[in-house]
Amino acid sequence: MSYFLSSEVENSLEDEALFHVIPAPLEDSVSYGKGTSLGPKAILVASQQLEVWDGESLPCDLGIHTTAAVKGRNTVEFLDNLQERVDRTLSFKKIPVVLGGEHTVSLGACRAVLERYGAHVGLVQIDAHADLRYSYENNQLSHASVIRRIHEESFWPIYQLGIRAICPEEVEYQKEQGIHCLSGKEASQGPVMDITLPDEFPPLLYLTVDVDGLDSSIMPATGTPVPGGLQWYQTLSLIESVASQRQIIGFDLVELAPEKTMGYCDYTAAELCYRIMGIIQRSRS
Ligand SMILES: [Mn+2]
Repeated sequence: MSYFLSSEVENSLEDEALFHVIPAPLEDSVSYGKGTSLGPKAILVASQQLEVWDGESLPCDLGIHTTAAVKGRNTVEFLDNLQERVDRTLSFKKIPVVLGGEHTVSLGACRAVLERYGAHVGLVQIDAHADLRYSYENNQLSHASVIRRIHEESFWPIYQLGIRAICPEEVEYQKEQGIHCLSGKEASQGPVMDITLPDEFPPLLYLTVDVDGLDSSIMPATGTPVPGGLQWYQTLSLIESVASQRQIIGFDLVELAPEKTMGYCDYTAAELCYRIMGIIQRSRS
């Protein structure tokens, strides 16, 4: 199995590496384009092309450990196994980097974070979709309901960034629950490069990045691409701004659906993943 950045660095030991890359190739509820189960592998392969210097620092110096891919015969079992895997990472005081797979995987990761850190966590979500539906196609574990499930279980404050495909039920839920949102349109006017997290946000942050939050011109290889999304440097800058205000204790990158003719998307996802590691590294120094 190839591991993250294996072209350049050793697969660090689990108790030494700050970053634990956890492939989570779940694909059960996807509603439009298929192929996200192949996302984690494509990111690992593309990571071989990365420069170790991310332009500002050497994230790999903190150690990267890639685990075996999570498995499960169905979504429930998969989420349980992922939760256990993420909990193991947190038990070493290390940072889980979960590679999806459909967005539903965030629920497994967040359950582990919730169990360990309780209410001391806020959630920042980059996404084209709010993912706040009670259920979608009769499935409460749909990727279109994942943030709703996380919110119902954790009551963490949430800040959504880049949202531009949303239904009235979700707008209502946002209002009712005080969920913060920077829409794709709002983000593009300016453009907005940083946000201030509200005071109610606890000291710790979990970051979930649905790659469709990026504009579909730079990230078309995803199940449901939507125009009007975040640009590359804007995405990095927004993440940098939240990382400077709270401590990121874990993140995921989900919904890449690799396309043979769009290898650059695999690379974009791998680079985004490594750049986030760099942002975390610099925010801690
Ligand atoms: Mn999503």
